[in-house]
Amino acid sequence: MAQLVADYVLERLTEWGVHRIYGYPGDGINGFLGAFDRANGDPDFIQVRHEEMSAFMACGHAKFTDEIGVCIATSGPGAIHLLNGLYDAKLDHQPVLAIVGQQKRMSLGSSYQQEVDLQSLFKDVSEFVQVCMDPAQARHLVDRAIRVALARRGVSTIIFPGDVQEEKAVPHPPRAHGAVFSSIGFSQPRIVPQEGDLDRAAEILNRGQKVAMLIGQGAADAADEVLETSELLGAGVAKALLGRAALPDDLPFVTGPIGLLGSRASYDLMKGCDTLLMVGSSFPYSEFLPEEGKAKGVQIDIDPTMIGLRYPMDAQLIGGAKETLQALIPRLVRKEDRSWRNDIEGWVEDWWNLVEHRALMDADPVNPQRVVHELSKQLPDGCILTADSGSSTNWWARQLRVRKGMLASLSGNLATMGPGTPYAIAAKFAHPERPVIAFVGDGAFQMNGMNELITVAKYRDRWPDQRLVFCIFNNQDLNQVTWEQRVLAGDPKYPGTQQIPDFPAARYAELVGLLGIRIDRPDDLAGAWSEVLSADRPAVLEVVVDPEIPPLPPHITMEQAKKMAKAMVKGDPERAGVMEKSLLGKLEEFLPGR
Ligand SMILES: Cc1ncc(C[n+]2csc(CCOP(=O)(O)OP(=O)(O)O)c2C)c(N)n1
Ligand SMILES: [Mg+2]
Repeated sequence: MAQLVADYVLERLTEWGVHRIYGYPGDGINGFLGAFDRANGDPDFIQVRHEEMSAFMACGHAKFTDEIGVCIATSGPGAIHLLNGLYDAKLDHQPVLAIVGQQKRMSLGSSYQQEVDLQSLFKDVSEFVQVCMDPAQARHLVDRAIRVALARRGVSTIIFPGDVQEEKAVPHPPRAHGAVFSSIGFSQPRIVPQEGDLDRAAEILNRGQKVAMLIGQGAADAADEVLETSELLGAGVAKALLGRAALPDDLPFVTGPIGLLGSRASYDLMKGCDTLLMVGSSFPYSEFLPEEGKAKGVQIDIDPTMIGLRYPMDAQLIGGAKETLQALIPRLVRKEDRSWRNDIEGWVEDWWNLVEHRALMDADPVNPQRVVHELSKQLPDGCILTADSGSSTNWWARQLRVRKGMLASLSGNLATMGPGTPYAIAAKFAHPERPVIAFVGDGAFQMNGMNELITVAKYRDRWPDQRLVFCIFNNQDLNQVTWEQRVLAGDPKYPGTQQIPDFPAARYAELVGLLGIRIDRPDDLAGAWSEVLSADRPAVLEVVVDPEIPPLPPHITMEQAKKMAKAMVKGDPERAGVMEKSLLGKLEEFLPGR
């Protein structure tokens, strides 16, 4: 039986199914640290290098399991460090619980050391935030926080003043006015739209002759239904990045990623369709959807607040992707004219040829697309793939052929730097028997990823399968932004902001006891991938890649090309290479004097 409030909270969390908590100590959570000791590994405290990483790991845990992710940090600075990772969870709709310490009740309001108004600070990021001021509150705060996070797919925060943590536990509040008696348990409801809405949606879809589907993470458990729907409708299926594992890439009508990081096939699919069926996605870039008025719209989303937000929808189906498609399918009439579907399959085939062609183009020293292309050929069954935010996210999106049974995620909506490494670590903890591969830019690695390799070294003995690979793209550049400067702002690369140090990531990996391999010749890539994927320890594969390969959007607008040309004219230090490799001569049309 739990002695103190902190013991009780941990015990209650295990009753909710929480067995692992990512965190970092501080005297603001002293009570919890003692309780972790007494809890004897259940829940398990996983010690990270930085609180932000613990929040990313909690988010990663939620993304790669059906469970809530939990992180813990001390008062003041520790709590503040959590925030970016919590926003990542909020924006990608992941259930995460943050437990944070606070100064003793008697010092609150005295501008005490490390006293921060945590309730205000966590208000915006949290669906639920409360301070536990009384031991009898602990039970319902834990129950409520978890239930709200699961129900609203977001962040809950409980703030525990240090002295409350060490008070005597009150598992059963007194039978008195004001007391509440909460309980454990959550089951996801089955949400299906009204019959009339389904009929209207089916009518629109049946009338359409060229149907495009766009799926997101909401479709992750509905692969069979998405397949059947697309088959009936003769539709092509594009995938928002968070939904990239929802359907395998080896299906001939899956056009792959969409948007700035997308494929030409998805672009053509959206441009040519007369009907759009969106399932479980809040993909933000509307310019990659059909032009307003050109296509009828049907959307399925479980969150009524996220519907009809990106494209005008003629039928709005509020419901779970699986159940709603199941209800829709009997209403759909198979399209006998398959010419649209044949067009799509042609685009998809062209796209994969282009992807291969781009990967095999010469570069100095290594074409980053080739790095991913070679991995794609060797992807182990059941692997989990993570990406950070940077130019390599483009290659992760485009070059990988994700197969059935794999999982993949990245920071889809916050698009923050930093989560690639901690997501992978959380994936390994959650699925120690599965291979995990992370893509991380050298900027993100230097920002925070490298510190968590120390965490990997600390815990790796626990994993029966040691396949955990961090692929670091060493381009000595904050390359994604360098290209955004060129294409969106028309400014040349400014080395003062963009150039970053040549950090020896592979040597660093060796230093912390992992395997480190550095590659600077494209022909060594295939061998290097097979080596790191069969190594007896987690590995860093550092590849020296060419920053002059453009992460080109699938379609370049005239305006973007002009901006890019302007950046070159203004004296971009990499002008010669960029011109040669990037637009394959396309840009020259826009340069003055030609
Ligand atoms: C926390 C955070 N800071 C800054 C950015 C802006 N940003 C997006 S991508 C990027 C460059 C990342 O560089 P690197 O990790 O080296 O990857 P590369 O683009 O060079 O492949 C930056 C600075 C961001 N998304 N998140
Ligand atoms: Mg870089």
